[in-house]
Amino acid sequence: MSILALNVRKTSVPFLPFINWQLTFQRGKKMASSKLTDEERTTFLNPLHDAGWTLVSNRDAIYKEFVCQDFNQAWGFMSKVALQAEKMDHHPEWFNVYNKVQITLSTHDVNGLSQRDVKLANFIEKVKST
Ligand code: HBI
Repeated sequence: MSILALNVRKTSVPFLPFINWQLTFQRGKKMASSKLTDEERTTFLNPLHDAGWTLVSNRDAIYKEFVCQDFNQAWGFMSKVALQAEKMDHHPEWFNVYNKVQITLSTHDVNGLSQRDVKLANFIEKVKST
């Protein structure tokens, strides 16, 4: 290895933490979300409605009750959803008793439904069917 290569390596090392921080920050940065448009509602909410999600009456949110075999299954289901929710930085409002999990999705930051709710609802459907 040449002296030049060594020098380049040595001098670039102190910058690595900064570059890593920048990459982490960019990757971890939350994408701006906005309320679903009328067109998006038709496209994305209709299939979810067919899957059993309903609009909440007094606010812009969707709701579905999931019934599992027992508490163990319900907790496993919730764990998978929780890990995804953390990844997305988007969290469900939910209530569990024994084998039942009631889930409400809405985006608090925009005070209504956004693509994040559509994405999380579709993930939940996928998890429940496996
Ligand atoms: N979860 N459902 C939901 N809606 C949000 O707007 C939201 C969230 N989890 C974290 C989050 N926003 C953060 O961006 C902060 O607003 C706490």
